[in-house]
This record gives sequence, C-alpha cells and structure tokens, in this order.
Amino acid sequence: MGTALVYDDEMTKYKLLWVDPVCEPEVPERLQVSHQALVRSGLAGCCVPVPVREATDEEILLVHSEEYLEGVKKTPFMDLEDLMAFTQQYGDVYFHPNIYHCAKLAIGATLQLVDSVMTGKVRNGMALVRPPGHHSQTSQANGFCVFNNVAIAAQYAKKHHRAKRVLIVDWDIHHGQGIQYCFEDDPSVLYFSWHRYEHQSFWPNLRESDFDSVGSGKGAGFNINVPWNQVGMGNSDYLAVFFHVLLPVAYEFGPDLVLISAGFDSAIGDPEGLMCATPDIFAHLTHLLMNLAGGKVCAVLEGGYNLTSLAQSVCQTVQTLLGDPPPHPANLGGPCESALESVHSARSVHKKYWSCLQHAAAPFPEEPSTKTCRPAQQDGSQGPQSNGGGEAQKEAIVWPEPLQRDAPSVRTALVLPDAVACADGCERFSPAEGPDSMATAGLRKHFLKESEDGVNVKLLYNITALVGQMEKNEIRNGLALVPDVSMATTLLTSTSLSKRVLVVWVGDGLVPAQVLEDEKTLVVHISSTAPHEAQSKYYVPITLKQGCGDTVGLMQAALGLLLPLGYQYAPGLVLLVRLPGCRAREDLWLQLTGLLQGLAAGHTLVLVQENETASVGITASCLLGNAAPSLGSLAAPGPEDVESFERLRLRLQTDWPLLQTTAPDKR
Ligand code: Q9C
Ligand code: ZN
Repeated sequence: MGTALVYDDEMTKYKLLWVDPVCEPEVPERLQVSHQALVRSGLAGCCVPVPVREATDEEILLVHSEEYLEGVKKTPFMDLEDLMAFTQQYGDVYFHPNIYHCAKLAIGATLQLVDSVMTGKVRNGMALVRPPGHHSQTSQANGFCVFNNVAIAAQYAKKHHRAKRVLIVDWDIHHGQGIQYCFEDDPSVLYFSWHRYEHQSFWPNLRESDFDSVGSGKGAGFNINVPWNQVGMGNSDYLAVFFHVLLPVAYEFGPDLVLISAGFDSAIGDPEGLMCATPDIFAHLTHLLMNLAGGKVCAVLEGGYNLTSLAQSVCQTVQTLLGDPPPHPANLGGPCESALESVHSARSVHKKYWSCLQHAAAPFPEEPSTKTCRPAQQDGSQGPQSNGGGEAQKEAIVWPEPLQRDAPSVRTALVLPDAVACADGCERFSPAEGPDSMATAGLRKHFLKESEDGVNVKLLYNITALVGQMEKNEIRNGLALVPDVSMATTLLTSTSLSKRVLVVWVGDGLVPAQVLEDEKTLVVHISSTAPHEAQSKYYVPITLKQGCGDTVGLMQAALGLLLPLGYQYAPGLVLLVRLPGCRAREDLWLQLTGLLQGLAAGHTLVLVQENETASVGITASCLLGNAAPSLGSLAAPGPEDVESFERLRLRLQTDWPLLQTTAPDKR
C-alpha cells in the first residue's frame, strides 16, 4: 500500500505568449520546482510512479458542454491572434497551442490517480498537474483553468468506482466556483472551500462565494464556503476551520473518497493569497483528512505562485501521504477575530443540515463588522516578514524552511508478554541492557510492592526505556500491554523527559492523583462520569452519557475538544491509555489512534491492559501508518453530551484559544 505520484513534464510545455499581468504568475516552473523538490528530497523515490494519460471526450463531457469542448479542440491549430481572441471570451486565463493537450493530461493524471486509489493499488497519492481546474465551468475557461480536473474526478469516481459519497476539500486560496456550480444540487458530493474574499472585494468577486451559499434542493448543506475577510490568516486560523467546521461535517458525511483541490496559494509568501500559514500546515491538513474514507485521499494540484512556498508545501503534503507524521506546526497562538467570525458564520448557516453543528450559535443578527485581522507580526514569529525594500518593489516574504523530518529507525515497538505474538511489521522491544540494581530498587520503591516478581520490574523498566528511545527519536511510537495501566501511566509521566505529555485517558476509572498534580501533563479523560473536580486547565474531563461506546459523541469530542487542546498544548509525547472495560468500538479506537499521531511528531505510546490482547494487532497496524477504517456516516450526538462539551469549551477557551468557535464579542 503506497502513495502514487502522477506527473509528466509534458504539462510544463505551455506558457503565456503575450503580455498579461493577470496571467503572469501561472508559469511552467510551478510544476518543475514542485517535482524537482520531490525528487531532491527523496520523496519522489518513495512514491509509486503512475503514468499520465489523455482524458477521453466522454470523460471531459462528465462536466463540460460539447460546444465548449469543440471550441477548445480548435486551439492547437490557432495562430497567436486567434488564440488571443479565443482567450478574450473568458476571465483571467490564457490559451496556447499545447494547452488543450496538457489539459487532457491534467484530467487523465487525476483519473489515473483516482483509479489507483479506488482499486487499492495504492493507499493515496498526489497528481502534479497544469493547467489547474477548479475555476473552470461547464462552458467556460477561467482563472488559469481549462477543464475542471477535480469535478470530473468526482463524477468519474461515482460512475466508474461506485463511490456513493465524495468529499472535495478545496484548500486553494481562491474559491473553486466551478466545482461549486457543478455540484450545487448534488448531495453525493460535499464541496468545502475556504477562500480569500474580503467581503466580495477579492477575485472572482462573487456573491455566491459567501458562507450562505450552502447548495440547493437535495444538495442543500453540501456546499460549505468559509470566506476569509482579511488577509494574513495563519496556521491557527486554518486549523480552527478544520476542527470546528470541516472535520465534524466530513466525519458525519462519511465519504468513500476524499479529493483535495490542493492549491498552495494559501501558503505564506504567495502573491495572490497574501496569507501567513506556513508550508508545514499542509502536513497537518493532509494528516487530518487521512483517516476519512479508509485513507483514500487524492491530492490534485491547483494554484500556488510563490515557487519556494509551493515546492515546500507540495513536499509536506506528499511526505504526509507517505505516512510520516507531521512536525509540530509553529505559531499556534489561536485564531484571529475575523477568522472566528468566518467560523461562526459557516457553523451557524449549516446547523440545520448537520447534526454535529446543531448546537452552534445563531447567525449574526447583522452583517459582520469589518474586523481587522491580527496585525501580521503580533504573535511573535507569525506573519510575513519584509526584508525591507522600497514601496514600489515587491516585498520579499521570508519564513523558515520546514525542518527535515528524520524518520526513526524503528516505527513501532511493542512491549508484550512473551506469550503474545508480535504484530507484523513491528518490533518487540527489548532494550540492550536490563535494569541495573539501582533502577530495580527505584522501581520497587516507588511503583511495586517488595513482594512483586521480577517480571513486573522488567516490564516497567522496558516501558520507561521505550519512552526514552521515543524521546530520542530512535523509535517513532509504540504499544505496551501492561498489568496495570494506572501504574504505568504514573511511572511514565513521572519519568518522561518531555516537557509536556498529553495523557488521553479513555474509559471509566480514576486518573492517578500523581498524574493530575504534574503540571507538565495535560490529561483529557473520556468517560461516562467525571470523577474529579474539574478546575485546572490541565485536567479536561469529557463525559459521555453512554460512555466510550458512544461513537458519535466521542468523535465530536475528539474533533472539537481533544484535537484543538492537543495542538495548542504541543506535547512531546502522547500517552493514549485504554482502560479495562473501555467499550470504544474498534473503528472508533483506531480513528482516535490515527488522529492523535498528528501530535508530538507522531510519538504516541498506547497503553492497554494486559488481557486485552485483541486490540494489539489492529492498534499496531494503525501505529504503523495504516488508515483507520471509515466509521460510515454518523448520526446525531446526544443533547446532554453536547451541552456538557459546550460547558467545557466555555471554561477552557480563554486558556486554549484554539477551542473557540465564535468571535469573543458574539458569545
Ligand atoms: N489579483 C488558481 O489559483 N487572477 N487560479 C486574480 C487577483 C486570477 C487563480 C487576480 C487568479 C486565478 C487555480
Ligand atoms: Zn488559487
């Protein structure tokens, strides 16, 4: 199960042949630098190369009209004058004698990717294509786009692979109005787009790009627009929209396939987007989508006009598709007020369509005010930094290059009793040296009664050694079967070198007092009762009436509370503890395990009670990077649970601003 990379340098072979400042940014180098960066970083070599092909007429006609196709078909034979005249009919686009060929390859590349993923040849993949697609409409080229690659891919997946539900995530900084028009009344395709909007003053200046275009007829609710009304949006703003708008709805929808309109003009340095999100944020956006649809994710290039940030962002996306856990994103100070207004607006207008949003606040009574976004540099290193230069000169934006992600030599290590077989692809953990007499004495003194046998001392020693090697990045993650998860958690939180440990305590049972007292641990306790008084910002008891057997409730809490807290806390280690008798469904447990690997650079240790050997194999497979199975579409969460989540949010959002779902003065 690999990652497909679909690319052909033929798609670099067209360009703007006349002077047009609007079309200048769309250059062949966009594709060249993206591909070269993948080759130089070694990522291309890790992918499964998939050849491109030309789309057929029939495929193009899945979205476009015959008249339009016939028109484009003539462009290879036109002279410069005719090409310019043909171009004149459309907005912000150019034609070239070879663009029709390339546009057919761009669709064909996208469909090859969909075929490879849907037939299971690969787990996921990316297509590097030119021309982009999301602005093109039934009978129109627009915004550098000739044919709508991703819209055609969605129709194709429905028709040829019987996909019942397709999610399109358009993280390009422009509104993919072409995709919106295509699926407006279609409930089988959920289209999500965020885009620079500035109260309609930004291109393409459409009324229908605002948050209140939700789709029509049977498709009402299946079009989600999040307009950015200020430039300068950053990592926190993007994550807030994922946590509080896209992901809950996407999980409720339960897609069979995820298509990403992967434009990187939403990254820092882009001259069109003027946003501040750093290239590593795309690692997280990708990761957060990778447990939907059983991992069937196809990323297809759209925009991206700063060649440096484009190449870096492409690498972050592909590396994550390959299964490398994302590095911790910088600058998570919390979303700005304007972003929160957009989140609020999108949630409130969709609350009648999605039960995960039923508790969202009411829409704004009047038009949201023109709030200034955070001044670009307010939260430390966030924001574009100018290198000086005169006003007339284009300002050069600089940001640190994403760090190389060093893969530990061991991905998944297991600490298991001798009688339990090691899962495929994992290593049974046995440290080079056993505990010396000092360590033995220490473990006995603090954690074991004098009478307990040597087997337990050895086991406790092994899990501390495992965490030690995880913290040195020699091992990525692990799983331990222990006789007493409470004792193991106490031991590990007291011996971990990490500045911060996130403990996710799943099931009914007391969190050991010592763990709660430790200020370098954040404890999120998911259970049917809250046994401790909750006052600390470091103890978060999430209660579910039906306990952990409640899949919908637990997912809602995981996406809306646990992930924002975890991201903002930035732990060095995640301890995921499954208490005895925890009734979490297998697929739910795997979703949790999968999503948490986006934190702490993937350093997750799962602790399971000794006798629960059944969960070892599946959990290990998830730690190895396999996608969790789809939960299917989800029903509504219980109203009491939702109320208690919202009380928690109210209590915690001042300390943890990523929890916010609405602007401060609208609460
Ligand atoms: N100053 C894509 O990113 N021009 N297309 C906007 C605003 C058109 C972008 C002018 C931008 C098209 C795929
Ligand atoms: Zn764009």
